[in-house]
Amino acid sequence: MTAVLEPALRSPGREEDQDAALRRAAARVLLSNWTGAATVPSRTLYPHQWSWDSAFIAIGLARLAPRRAQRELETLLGAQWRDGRVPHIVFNPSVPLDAYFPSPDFWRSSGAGAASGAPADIETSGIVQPPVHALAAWQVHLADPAESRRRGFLRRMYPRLAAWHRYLAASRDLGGGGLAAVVHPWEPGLDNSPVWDAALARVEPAPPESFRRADLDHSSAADRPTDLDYGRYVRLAADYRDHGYDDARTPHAFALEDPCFNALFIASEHALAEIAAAAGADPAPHRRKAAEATAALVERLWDPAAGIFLARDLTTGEAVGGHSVAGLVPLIVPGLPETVARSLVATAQGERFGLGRVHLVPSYDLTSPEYDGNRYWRGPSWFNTAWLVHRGLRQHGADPAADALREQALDDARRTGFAEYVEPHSGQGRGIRRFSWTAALALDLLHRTPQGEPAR
Ligand code: 9WN
Repeated sequence: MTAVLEPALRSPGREEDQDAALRRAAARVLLSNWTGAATVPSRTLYPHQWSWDSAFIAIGLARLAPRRAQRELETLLGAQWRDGRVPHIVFNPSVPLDAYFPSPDFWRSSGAGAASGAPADIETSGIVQPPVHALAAWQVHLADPAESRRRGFLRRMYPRLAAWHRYLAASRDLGGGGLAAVVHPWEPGLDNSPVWDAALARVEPAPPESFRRADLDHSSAADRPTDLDYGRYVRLAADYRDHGYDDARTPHAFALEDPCFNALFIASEHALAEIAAAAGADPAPHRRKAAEATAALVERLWDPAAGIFLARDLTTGEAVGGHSVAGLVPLIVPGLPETVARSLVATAQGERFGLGRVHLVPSYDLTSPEYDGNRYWRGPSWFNTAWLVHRGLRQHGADPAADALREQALDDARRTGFAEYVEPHSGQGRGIRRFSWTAALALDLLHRTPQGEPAR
């Protein structure tokens, strides 16, 4: 592993060498995590295909092998349910059942999910993850439009992506206000965030002897969720399964509107408009939906006094959870009111997130008693949220902050061997190494335009 170098100490030649070495190392990670049809997030901790991971991975793969990036998304969407949902895990049948928990025999998608349209021949989970996919598909197309057209990539992806968005807009609008709800803490992707604590505390945990965690075989217990959290995750997933994964029939004990999930929906809806136009369909409904969802996001989740978007608990109707990086992610939404965007940048640079003074963007408020710099989503900085905030900063013209974040993400990825996440103050790697989206997003950040500028 190379030591971190102050950007100012680097000669241009040396920087190019370092970038080329990082690109090669990232490519090696993605190659070793490639299964032939998709990329696993990690060979040890996550040995199947994950939904939002694959979208981030495709964004990076597009810089390396656009055809493989297309394949990544095609494999994921090949496991889509007939009701439109894209499952959060697509299981690899050749991986032993005890390699990951909850395994296919827990979810039983082809049986329990049959009435909701789960595929009969592929086992998946029954919950979802944030809809980054249309955004990814559009970036994959742009990386090599000729190859994409030759393979009819967008024409084949468009109906599937549109059905995915319809599922979220219809079946998941549990609050009736024009936003999609998440029904399990694994759905927003920031699984163990303190934002879910109050809602999760109302869930009766499954007895500890009723399941066996596999994650602790590969990762330190201090970095992962507790057994009590796992008991509650299991209970929620089992209840959903036992109601056939039917959103209308399940008495959701956990239902929240998350700003990151909905911001990604909106950014993807904009991408879907581009995809529709390129595939010969009408982009107007997607533009309309994106505008409506943006208005709903601001109206329902923006807290001007806190200077951040807050999740809304649909059981109590209250805003919950305090300052999470999820509340900064709406910076990526095109057409966000400028006052809101300015306030978000100020919050990111303030004491709660310390942008520019700590490593990347902490997943939770540095000043909160709930903050834990090591434990899963309760403080550590992750590369996917840093990539999203970077994109948002660029979009709103905060280029110096975006440049610094990009530089630091590349240094942290290099220094930690593509760690899953880093401790914000020390920058030390946490979780597993050789993590696919860390490598993929480094590839994207390394990409430069023909003029030598970092890609936007
Ligand atoms: C549960 C795969 C996934 C990510 C999530 C991250 C973690 C799984 C787990 O790993 O969640 O889905 O077992 O903890 O929280 O964001 O998609 O990398």
